[in-house]
Amino acid sequence: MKEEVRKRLRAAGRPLFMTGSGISAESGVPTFRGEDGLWKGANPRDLATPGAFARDPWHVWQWYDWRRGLIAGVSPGRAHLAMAEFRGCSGAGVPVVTQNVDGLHQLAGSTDVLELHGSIWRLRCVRCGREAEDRVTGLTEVPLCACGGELRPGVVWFGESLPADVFSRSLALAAEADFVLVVGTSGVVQPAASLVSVARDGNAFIVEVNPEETPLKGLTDVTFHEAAGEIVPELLNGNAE
Ligand code: BV8
Ligand code: ZN
Repeated sequence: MKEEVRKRLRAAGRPLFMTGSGISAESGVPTFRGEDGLWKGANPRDLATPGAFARDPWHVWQWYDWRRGLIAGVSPGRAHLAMAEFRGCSGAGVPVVTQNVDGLHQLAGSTDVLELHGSIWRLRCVRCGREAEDRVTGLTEVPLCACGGELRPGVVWFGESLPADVFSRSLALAAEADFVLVVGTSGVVQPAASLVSVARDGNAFIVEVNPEETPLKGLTDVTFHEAAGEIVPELLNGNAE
């Protein structure tokens, strides 16, 4: 089956990669819903909603500062690197639609990354809206904008809309794709997960990589219940048995 998938991917005219936190697990970044997941013991409503930030910005910042510190110390995994290096039959790189905010696809060399849920490395002022890249970790208080407003992580929280330009381009790519590789997402967060159904409706050949079974099962042509770092290089680099 791996050889069949490799052949289809190499022949695909409009391939697309979609990823979730599972692709960064190998790098040491915790997933959200796994055994040692970020949500274990924490309530997303207390950490990843505008209400949580309004109620207690420092509590939210302590969690994001801890995540930023952790992510700053890790490297892209073999799956990130294989995706960045892969060239489709047109010779171009493949766009990556990711739910991840860790920036590891870009660090691996992918140049067309659509961050559906924003970036943990961007901060936005809640007062004037000014947004900037920021890599400072080890915060001791809520960071402030030059205008005096509080700075928040530039990510999409529950109840917030996804960046319209990023989401509409992701929709178009999913609708046009003839091959989609979905790696490391539990497929429960919307509207990101709905992009797989859009690809399905567009008759894409859909391959999922996830050690666990997910709600995407009914939408995929092939599922490899393996770790991303193992199988994605095999499928993309060609040393599949
Ligand atoms: C919105 C913040 C409304 C950034 C996150 C229907 C339609 C629209 C909305 C909804 C809807 N139903 C419900 C909603 C509301 C909500 C939602 O989806 N709730 C779910 C939980 C039911 N959606 C929203 O609120 C979205 N906004 O719709 O706004 C609106 C509409 C119009 C106008 C105004 C408002 C916003 C969603 C974004 C929320 N932000 N995070 C951050 O801090 O990171 S979501 C959070 O989950 C993460 O960001 C992550 O991106 C996302 C998805 O998680 P996954 O990446 O899939 O990770 P997970 O841990 O779940 O799974 C990891 C998988 O990897 C596992 O399956 C595991 O088996 C696998 N794995 C592990 N190891 C490996 C591996 N795979 C491969 N290899 C390995 N080695
Ligand atoms: Zn400001």
